[in-house]
Amino acid sequence: LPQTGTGPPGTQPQLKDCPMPSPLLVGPVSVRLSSPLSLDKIREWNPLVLPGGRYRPPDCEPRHHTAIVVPYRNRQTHLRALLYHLHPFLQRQQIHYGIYIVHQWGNSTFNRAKLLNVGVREALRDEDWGCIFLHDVDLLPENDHNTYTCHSQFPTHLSVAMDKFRYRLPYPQYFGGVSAVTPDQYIKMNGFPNHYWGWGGEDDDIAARVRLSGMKIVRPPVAIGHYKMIKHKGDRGNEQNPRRFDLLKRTRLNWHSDGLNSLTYELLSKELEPLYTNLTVDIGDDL
Ligand code: BGN
Repeated sequence: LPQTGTGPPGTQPQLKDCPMPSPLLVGPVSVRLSSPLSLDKIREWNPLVLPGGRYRPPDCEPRHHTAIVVPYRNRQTHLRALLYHLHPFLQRQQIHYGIYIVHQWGNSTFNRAKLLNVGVREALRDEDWGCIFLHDVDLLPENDHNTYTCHSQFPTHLSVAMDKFRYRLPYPQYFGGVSAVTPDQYIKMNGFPNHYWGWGGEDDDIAARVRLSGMKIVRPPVAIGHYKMIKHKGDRGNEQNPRRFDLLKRTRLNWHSDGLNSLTYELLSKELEPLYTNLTVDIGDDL
């Protein structure tokens, strides 16, 4: 570690706060998805990433401590593309971060929001993260001015301009893709719903919780919040949820009783992989 101050012997060298904005930012980056990358190669290119996918800038004191939580099942190539892009992207922002992959064990229908609840709870057991990102595995940020940090008061929606939606918000309340909350904001909205099995609606429920708990959504400018979505077909095990319309009608009645305060699951394993922390979890099924 380069020493920028001289503390008493045996103590950590005092680092200066990281400059704001980070001098390492490059702005727009071209995101190519063609070549398949091995985890070993990605690891070689990110030598400062610690086991579990943790990183701290080596020569300044980071101002932000961000956990990235990614709901996951059976998307190996997407995961590799995400890690390949996200590690250097976050390092250029000079933040302290950790990447958590929350892997839904078994064959029950996928439940993104519940996996996010698990990821938030488990990440906060590890460290006092100041900001938690809720990140789809198939979305790659295209501009590093889109900082992976939180707003002090309000939840943030980051993926405001996805290529799939012709680089615009699909509708004003859209909160899917990539968003972020502080632990306080998360508690205030009682986390996320646990009963959305399959595709769709859970992000709209989360957006409704933001409003119902007296907050609003903040966003970066459209010119900066650009994301590329890795193209794929609908997944087996994540069919459209026919109940999402009914569930969404009841968010206002249910958000107090369903969420962080009613979350149950069994953590089957937690592995510190070289580029991420792998949480394998049994979240039950739709009964
Ligand atoms: C919406 C989905 C979202 C999804 C976006 C973008 C629903 C609920 C219908 C009342 N919402 O239509 O979950 O993120 O499209 O694809 O299906």
